Amino acid sequence: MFIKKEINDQICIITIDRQDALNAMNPDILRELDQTIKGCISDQSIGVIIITGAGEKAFIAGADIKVMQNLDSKGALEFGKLGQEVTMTIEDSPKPVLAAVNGFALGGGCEISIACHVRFASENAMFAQPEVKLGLIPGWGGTQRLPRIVGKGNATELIIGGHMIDAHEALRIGLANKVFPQDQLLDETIKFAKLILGNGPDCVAESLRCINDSAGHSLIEGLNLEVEAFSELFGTDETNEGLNAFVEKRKPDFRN
Ligand code: DAK
Repeated sequence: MFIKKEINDQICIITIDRQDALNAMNPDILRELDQTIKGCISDQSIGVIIITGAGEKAFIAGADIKVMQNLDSKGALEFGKLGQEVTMTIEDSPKPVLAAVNGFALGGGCEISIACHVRFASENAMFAQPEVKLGLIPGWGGTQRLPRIVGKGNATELIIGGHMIDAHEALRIGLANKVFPQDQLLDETIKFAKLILGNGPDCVAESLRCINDSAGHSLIEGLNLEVEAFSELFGTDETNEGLNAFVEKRKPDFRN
């Protein structure tokens, strides 16, 4: 078991704990992570998911290089697809998945972080797509998701340079949403999770869906999706509660 799961106040903190390899991901850990996230998605008692790494050094130092050393092309395809399945599970989650990046987020670790909906980083976090230094290219979505988050120019620089950037550079290019001292990272991520929990869960899920969909659609198609999602919420308990609470000058109660 390399994945720890802790649920408090509707927030599930998933910790990847393989500290002797800086939380590098092998196929077993990928499967475990996928199952854990799917379990959180179907668990009604959970509203927000946080992914972090154990220890103070690494979020995830990448795919396990020692595993990849023994892969042939067929094995690499399976390993690549497994990592892509996990990142799709994260990105498609109707419940927000927040990355608390507490150290190295390299290669597959950076790719898992960019599949998350929001990234908060500690001051000592380091990000990179160093695959080209290993004779590889990113295989878990880096060439596709990174340009969508930081723009084509910044993504290209990171992917063909393979160099690390620190948390403040990550913040500057929009890879990290916020940066905190290491000892405040988890508390600040939980604080944001609590902020989300005060909002309508269906509205949050629909917002995530529309934002995710925006990448594959023209502006007009995306606007059509948005207006459909917007209108379908009308008449639901959640939307009634949100609108009524404002008019009645009270705080909405979306979750009971
Ligand atoms: N895999 C396996 N072990 C790792 C690892 C990794 N990614 N990163 C670190 N470790 C292990 C080290 O081997 C060492 O183990 P022992 O030697 O003690 O047994 C232990 O963690 C501590 O690491 P260091 O001794 O190296 O610690 P340092 O503080 O000196 O250096 C470091 C920290 C993060 C700078 C260094 O460990 C490092 O450079 N690690 C490699 C980082 C990296 O290159 N990550 C990207 C991996 S490539 C694809 C599928 C997937 C991918 C691509 C394609 N397809 C199938 C298409 C994804 C690729 C990647 O993620």
